[in-house]
Amino acid sequence: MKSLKTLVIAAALSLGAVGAGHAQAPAAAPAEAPAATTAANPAPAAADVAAPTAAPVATEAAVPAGDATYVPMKPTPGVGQPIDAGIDFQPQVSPVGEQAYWFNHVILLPVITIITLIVLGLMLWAMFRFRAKANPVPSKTTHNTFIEIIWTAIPVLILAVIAVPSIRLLAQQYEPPSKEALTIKVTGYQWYWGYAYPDQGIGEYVSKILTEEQAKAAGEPYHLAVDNRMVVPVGRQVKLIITGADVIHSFSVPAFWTKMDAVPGRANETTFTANKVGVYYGQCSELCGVDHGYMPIAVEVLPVDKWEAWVRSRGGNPAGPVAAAPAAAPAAAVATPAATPAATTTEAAPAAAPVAAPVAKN
Ligand SMILES: [Cu+2]
Repeated sequence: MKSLKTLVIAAALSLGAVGAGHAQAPAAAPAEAPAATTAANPAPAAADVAAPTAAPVATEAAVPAGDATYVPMKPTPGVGQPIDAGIDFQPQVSPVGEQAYWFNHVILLPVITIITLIVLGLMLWAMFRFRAKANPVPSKTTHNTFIEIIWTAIPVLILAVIAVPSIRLLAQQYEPPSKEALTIKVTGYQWYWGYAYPDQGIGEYVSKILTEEQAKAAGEPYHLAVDNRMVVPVGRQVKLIITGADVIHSFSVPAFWTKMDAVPGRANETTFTANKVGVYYGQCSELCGVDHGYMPIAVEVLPVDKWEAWVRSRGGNPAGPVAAAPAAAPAAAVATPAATPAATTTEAAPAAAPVAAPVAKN
């Protein structure tokens, strides 16, 4: 029994070590986070005010004729949102989510069920077979080497079999994003979310819950519907840089198998790739104050051309870093030799992008 306990602890520690190893990548970022956070703090108010006036002008100017203009998509019932009396995970639309779903349903649930039934059967058999009435003279057996080897070896084998897909899934969730990933900065506020697309030159806009009447009118579920969604292209990896402005929040979208804490002073990173067009909802998943339950998340996954139309409707440049790179590069080059903190360089890039974008267009 002791050896089994040791084994379980060892397995837990090794899993923890793998997790910690992978977690180190995002941990490198905190140095720049405080600067970014403080800089972003006053932004929402400014962005809030600026967006309504700036956006319509940009839309008319930027959307080419014949191109689809952005109209918020209607959600599909039962997809990307909870269902009444549901006990299963939401249908997964990301590769990591699909693998996690498979791992749970094909490996974990059957193993749990079989072990539970075997243990229950053994207990019932022992209770009946060795009851006092049928055994007036109790057995004095204390050890059985063969049985002890068996009940140590079998759990070891089960854990070893589970560890393979488990560690593979864990590693996959923390894989660094590819260079082509779309970067979105996510900031948790009391009590709403802020989204910015630095490479596309889209400054932070805020995303707030709709009232019950507004949600009904929009044909969306109340408590999940928001005024401004996060919009991403289908099939492209999305890199989220997540931080908190005031207290700890947690950005979570169950259909993508995505959850990451938004911690003030830290820039946490996570990725997802949505491989199905649609609207997917999530919620803040860290108790963050009185309106914690009223800061939902809505992510709209669009075909690439429609996503590009959305970016233009926000006054951004869908090509993003490709067009902005030449203009931004000198600023970065100047900052690097000076060996100033990383924050200078990162701050310079988003600032340069909006400036570069209109130039590239005209
Ligand atoms: Cu929150």
